[in-house]
Amino acid sequence: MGRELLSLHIGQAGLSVGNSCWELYCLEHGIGKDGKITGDTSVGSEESAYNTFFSETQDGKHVPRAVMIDLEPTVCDSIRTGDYRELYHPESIISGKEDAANNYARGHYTIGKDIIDTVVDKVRKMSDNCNALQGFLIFHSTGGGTGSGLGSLLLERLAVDFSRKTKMSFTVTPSPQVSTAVVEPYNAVLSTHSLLEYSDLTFNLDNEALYNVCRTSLDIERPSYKNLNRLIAQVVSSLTASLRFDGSLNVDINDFPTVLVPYPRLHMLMSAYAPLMSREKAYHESHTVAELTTSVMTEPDSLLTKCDPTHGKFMSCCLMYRGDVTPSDVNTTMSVIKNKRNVQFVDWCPTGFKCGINT
Ligand SMILES: Nc1nc2c(ncn2[C@@H]2O[C@H](COP(=O)(O)OP(=O)(O)OP(=O)(O)O)[C@@H](O)[C@H]2O)c(=O)[nH]1
Ligand SMILES: [Mg+2]
Repeated sequence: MGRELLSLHIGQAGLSVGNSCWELYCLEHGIGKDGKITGDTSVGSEESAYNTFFSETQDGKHVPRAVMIDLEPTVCDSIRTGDYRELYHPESIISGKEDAANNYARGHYTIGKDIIDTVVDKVRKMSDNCNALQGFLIFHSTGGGTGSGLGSLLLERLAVDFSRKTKMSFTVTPSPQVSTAVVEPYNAVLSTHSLLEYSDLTFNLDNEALYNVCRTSLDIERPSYKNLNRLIAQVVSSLTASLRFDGSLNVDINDFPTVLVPYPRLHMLMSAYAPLMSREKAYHESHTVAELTTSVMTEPDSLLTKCDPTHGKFMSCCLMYRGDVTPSDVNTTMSVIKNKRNVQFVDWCPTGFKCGINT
């Protein structure tokens, strides 16, 4: 098989978002809380597409290819005792004793430095178990000390040891209005340097936009982190669907940087998702490819970053469809979108649409 992906989750936000993602992957592949698939026909052989994300033991247990790291034990412990405690390999959850206290320097230099060798060792061991490792997915926040400091330290180390592998990061960036600590912008600026240098693609998500989506589109009055994380999990799952399922028009992970990044340092992306609606409304609405596409391209409410796309220009874009969608639907929609006045593209580089379809 081969073409595996390793997920690295760093800090509170990274771990919680990661947990939601793995929950969703398990649901999508019918993997139970104990890691087993009922009626698994290929026990022990890593031939199915989902083995890019799960390694399989001889007796049919599926173990996430993930390493979870936090400098303090509470979030790790909640995973160790949570619903999916039997899923993760105990050694892949690494925790320290005290956190970075929202301080980049503590995460990067003092406390982070003590734990980084253990982490890199674990990553190397996991990558040795892969046939042909494709790359890394990194989950973290740039507001906290661990997510920013240890996150960038790990990126630096990966750049040395795994220079040829694609590194994509899902980053919870501080938002304009909502914030849990006053120093978040400083941490974000400091870690942006490493993200620019060492990651190939960064998906920026921010909590303010996620809160908005939960409140306005999903009718959740007081959204919790769990709601936000499940929203992020949907986005991550849709992006990686083509790697986990067999399909006809598949998108390889290396396609993303190739298509989306005009210059290596211009790789900070915004993501949008449609349809977003509450359970009550969902039964009364139908969706066409054109509607869904227009809503992700033009409506700020479907964006997961606090920003208004109609005030700017697109440098590149990639549309991933899931479900009953035909390539001809997509092509007609593309030509309509290209002629819309409020969707503008820069004129200094060619912008095509990259499209993926997963059924
Ligand atoms: N979406 C989302 N954001 C979170 C979550 N937990 C924390 N955050 C955000 O992440 C930022 C804080 O970073 P944390 O991840 O808590 O910090 P950390 O990486 O654990 O670092 P330290 O605790 O300082 O060592 C804030 O902007 C929070 O709003 C979560 O579960 N989901
Ligand atoms: Mg923390």
